[in-house]
Amino acid sequence: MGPARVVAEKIRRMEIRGAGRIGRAVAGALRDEALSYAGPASGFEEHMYRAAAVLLDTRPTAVSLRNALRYVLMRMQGDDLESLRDSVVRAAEEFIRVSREAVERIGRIGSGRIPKGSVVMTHCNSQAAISVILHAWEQGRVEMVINTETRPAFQGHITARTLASKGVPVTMIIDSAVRYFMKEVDVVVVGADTVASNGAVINKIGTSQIALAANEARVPFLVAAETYKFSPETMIGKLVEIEERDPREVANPEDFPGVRIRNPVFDATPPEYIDAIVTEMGVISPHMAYDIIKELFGSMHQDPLAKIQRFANH
Ligand code: RUB
Repeated sequence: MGPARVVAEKIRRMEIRGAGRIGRAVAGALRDEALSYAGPASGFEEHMYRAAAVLLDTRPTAVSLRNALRYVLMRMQGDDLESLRDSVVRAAEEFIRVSREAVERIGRIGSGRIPKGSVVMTHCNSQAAISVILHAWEQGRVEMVINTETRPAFQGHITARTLASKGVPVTMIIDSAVRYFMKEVDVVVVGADTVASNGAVINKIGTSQIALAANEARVPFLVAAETYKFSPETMIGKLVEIEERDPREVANPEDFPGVRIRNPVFDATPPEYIDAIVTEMGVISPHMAYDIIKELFGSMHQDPLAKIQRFANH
């Protein structure tokens, strides 16, 4: 099995998960495909598009996956095998480095939005949100973190352990206790899988309920998101697909005869409920999402995604 298939399987099984990690893993898979390619130069581009097609539909919601494919394939160029391969390896490594730096920078920038002595609530397991919380913790701004266990895959367990291992006081709660605890919270920080051009944020299922509860209690709601989570597709009217996973992650259907079990794993939080999005370029209002997407993707003459999709359909 080639590197792209191995990574695709891991993403599907959620061994690799979280939008940022998925993006970096996809870029790394393209790099490894380029390095292991042993055919003629004339077949290199097609080989790379086929590898990208294998990765494309592994998780439909996080645009980081598609933006990582775009980033690398847009930079593929050269007259011979060596230069073609180099261009892919360089672009993939650049994406990975820039992505890691973005998470770090978001932490530094976002920590300024956490008032001293804050109780911070977070949901799921987001490296960008954790970066904000840990930077704020190092600056003595965080008194405690309340985190949700995040049913059904329990990514909140990872968040709780990560924060506790750094000495942060953590209280873990069930997802449905969010409103009960909101009166103790000073600020909510979550990550994003996709930011749409209208400023809506798509993140782990339950995020929009937390935003509603925060809004009701007048608690600021912050999103930490690298700019490769912004979706160019949404600018031309595409809706973000919400992944619906196997119902057996929720409960065994055999134990519930006659019952339909559903498992959507992301939801959309409207921009009205978001106070700010912290990106590596700075803190923006969700209403600026359109401008960011235009700035980042406006000059994209040809979207490599259309070509990847052609290979995915064959
Ligand atoms: C993960 C999730 C995270 C975002 C952002 O969902 O919703 O909040 O991906 O994470 P899943 P990060 O576990 O289903 O992939 O900031 O690490 O990119």
